[in-house]
Amino acid sequence: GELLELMQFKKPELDARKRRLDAALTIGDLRTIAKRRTPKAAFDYTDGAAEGELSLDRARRAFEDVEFHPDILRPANEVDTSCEILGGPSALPFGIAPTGFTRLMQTEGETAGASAAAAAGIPFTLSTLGTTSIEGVKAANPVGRNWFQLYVMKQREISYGLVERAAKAGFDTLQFTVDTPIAGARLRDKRNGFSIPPQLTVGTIVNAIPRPWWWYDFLTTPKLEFASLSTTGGTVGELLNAAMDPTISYEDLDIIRGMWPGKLVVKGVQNVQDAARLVDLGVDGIVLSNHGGRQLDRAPIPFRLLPHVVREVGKDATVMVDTGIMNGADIVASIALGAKFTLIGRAYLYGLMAGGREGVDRTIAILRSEIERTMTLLGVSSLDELEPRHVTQLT
Ligand code: FMN
Repeated sequence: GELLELMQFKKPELDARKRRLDAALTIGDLRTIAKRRTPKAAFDYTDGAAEGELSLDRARRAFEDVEFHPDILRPANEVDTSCEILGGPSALPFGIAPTGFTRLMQTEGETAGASAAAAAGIPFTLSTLGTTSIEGVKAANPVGRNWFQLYVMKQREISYGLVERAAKAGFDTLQFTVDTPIAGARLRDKRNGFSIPPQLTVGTIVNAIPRPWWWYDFLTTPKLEFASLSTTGGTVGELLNAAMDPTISYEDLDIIRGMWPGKLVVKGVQNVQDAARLVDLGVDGIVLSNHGGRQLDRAPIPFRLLPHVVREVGKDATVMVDTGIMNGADIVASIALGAKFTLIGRAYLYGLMAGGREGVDRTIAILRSEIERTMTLLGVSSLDELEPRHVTQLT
């Protein structure tokens, strides 16, 4: 009864959500809605990057500087956006990247991401710093593909326990993230006094007034906490630094390899030499990533690094890329330059903040139509017809 009452109370809001989302034509539109609806500290935590945010700006610019070279008069009636990735199918050449604190952005959190991924037929990645349990994600995406992102933490037993649980829950791929020996300097968080749990200050209260639905959800759904860690509160930097181990090494990779039955991917590779070494060591894939510009600022731009890494190891391992993907065209350009797959972080989170599960559906739909349109205009009808000659960079 009470639930029904709540639902009726929320219905006008849910109808408005649908109209709002339908009107969003780009990921940028979803970002605008997200910003309007999410408390400043949570939005900035998501939207922001490290230091001067140069890594992120440069990554975006590199995608904007793509020039496409279409072939003419090549009939492409139906485009096929599906691919084979790490031993399984994906309906689209991207999956959802691991993100921590996800229920902070919008309380549906990983459940929205995993169920939207299931509906779209793409893989979902759960972070070690996730706010939904491994089993909770499995329940939201019981048939589709789930991947687990591993941080090897100071307390190794916690990390090892997660690896075992993810294997048991049928997650098929492990992404071992290696670009976070310590937390990057997320200056927006410092300036906002952002901490977990959120602190009530005059500023947060004033900021809350035009965002009632976020607060309503926050106060009426289960408490926000890490699903896989037991930590005390603090700033995100403090939480990360308490958990992360700056001494992780190739030895850890070896141990993880021995524990994990599925595909093993290293996320956060930033040069050709490391890529080659990892492939020699037998990893199945690498993600070229600078963590969405949230760690080392002025880091190499993954998209620019891509052709060099593909030339070196592309035949022996699966090369994937992320950071700065905001348009299906960014994904098409990455595939043309030899990436087998891409990951989206913020594009997913903007959708989530803009409208929960339906917002993530909208993110995927926007990217899907951009991918299909770009491919059709390029004169290709499947992903493996995309070639390096389709892309140059303005400089
Ligand atoms: N990467 C991880 O490996 N583990 C994490 O817990 C994690 N948390 C993130 C939280 C947020 C809010 C964001 C935006 C990114 C996070 N990342 C994490 C990085 C993403 O997996 C991905 O590499 C990055 O978001 C890609 O860039 P994009 O946001 O421009 O798409």
